[in-house]
Amino acid sequence: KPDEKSDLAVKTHTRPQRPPMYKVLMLNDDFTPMEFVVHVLERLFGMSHAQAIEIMLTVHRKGVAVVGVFSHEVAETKVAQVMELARRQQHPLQCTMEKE
Ligand code: NFA
Repeated sequence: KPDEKSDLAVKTHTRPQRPPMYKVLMLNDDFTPMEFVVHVLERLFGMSHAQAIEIMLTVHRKGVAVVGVFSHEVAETKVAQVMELARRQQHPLQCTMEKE
C-alpha cells in the first residue's frame, strides 16, 4: 500500500472507492414454517415464488444462505423488517448481516 501519507495531496496508486456492501443472511431453525419464509422472501426481497422456494430450501438444507446484498442502510432495514415480521408471528426466524 504505497502513499499512505497524509491525504489528498498524494494520490498516486489510490483507487476509486466503492461503498462497502453487506450480505443479508437467513438462518435455518426447526420451527418457522417453510411457507412463512417463502412469504418473507417474496414480500421483502422481491423474489418470485419459485426463487423464494429455492432460497428457502437452501437455508433449510444448508443452515444459512445469502438472501441479498445491499448498502449498510438498506441491509439494516431488511434485517429489521424480517425480524419484526417473525416476531409478530412468534416465529424464531433469524436474519443477520455481514460485510461482503
Ligand atoms: N426448517 C424449517 C422447517 O422445517 C423451515 C425453515 C427454512 C426455517 C428456512 C427457517 C429458514 N419448518
